[in-house]
Amino acid sequence: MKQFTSVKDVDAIGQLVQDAIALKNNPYADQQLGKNKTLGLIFLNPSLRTRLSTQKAAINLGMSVMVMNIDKEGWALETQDGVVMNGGTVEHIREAAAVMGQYCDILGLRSFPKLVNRDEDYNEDFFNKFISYCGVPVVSLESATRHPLQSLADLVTITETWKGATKPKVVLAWAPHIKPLPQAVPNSFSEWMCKAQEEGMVDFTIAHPEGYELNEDFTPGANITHNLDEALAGADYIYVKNWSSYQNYGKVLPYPEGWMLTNDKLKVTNNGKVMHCLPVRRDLELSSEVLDGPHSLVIHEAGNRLWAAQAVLKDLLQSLSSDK
Ligand code: AN0
Ligand code: CP
Repeated sequence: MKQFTSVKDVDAIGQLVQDAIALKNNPYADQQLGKNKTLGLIFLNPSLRTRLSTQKAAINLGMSVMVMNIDKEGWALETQDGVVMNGGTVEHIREAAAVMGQYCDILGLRSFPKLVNRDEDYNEDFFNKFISYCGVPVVSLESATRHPLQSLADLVTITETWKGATKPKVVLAWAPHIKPLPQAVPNSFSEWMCKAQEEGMVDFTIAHPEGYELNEDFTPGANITHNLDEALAGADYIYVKNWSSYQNYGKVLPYPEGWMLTNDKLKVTNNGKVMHCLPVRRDLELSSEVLDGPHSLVIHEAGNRLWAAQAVLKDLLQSLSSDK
């Protein structure tokens, strides 16, 4: 792999999942691979899991890590070309990214969408500029439209916990929230599950209220419904997540009652396991009884972020050494 920004960067998702599971059983075997290599993690937004799991993954591989909350600790960045920088921005992304590339062998970047201008967010302008100017492999730590390290950890979690004879029914279920959240997590989860469905690994359904349709580029082959109970019937995995509207971009639209998952709602599932990328707002997005009960996989899932990140970094390090 030359970079990791979406499922499209991965040759074989099944193999990457197996690599992650193998690392879990043998975490420290590749310490020479990362020796004298530096990972830079650049955040424009908050993070708990992504920053810690990716740091730990790099340490397991023998790498050194630098973390920068560039929105708070760096100079105010200009991203537009052709502007006279006589306003609030101090440094252009052209220089900033190029300089970070001088210090790091691999860079990770988190940059959420602004949720104001849909085209601007979906063009991934900031991410693409960062990639083209930094000159080293980039790992997405969540961009405006995708969160692939999360999706890989999710597929690892489903693969290693599934004991059924046939493929599992996986449901992405929209949940309520008070704030407009990005579509990055559901887009990415859907993109990975659609690919896994193509490869015969899962059956994939998306359930959301009207008005919350995702961009179709991320949902090829998904079964889509506005009826949560219908989607939950026979479900093996329920992936709970809020997102704001794509059509009415970045808006929180009115929705009918009954979209927060409870133990009662889970009765029609196939003893379904509940997943969430976290952070989760208890009893708004997901009920405490589900989070604290036997159906929940959320902590196991967050634990797998480490092995997903380690599998990706290992692959990128191997590509770096084979380029030499
Ligand atoms: C972010 C989101 O929904 O994209 C990050 C999730 C990993 N969540 C919030 O902003 C609460
Ligand atoms: N799931 C996830 O990416 O969590 P953080 O935002 O805490 O990194």
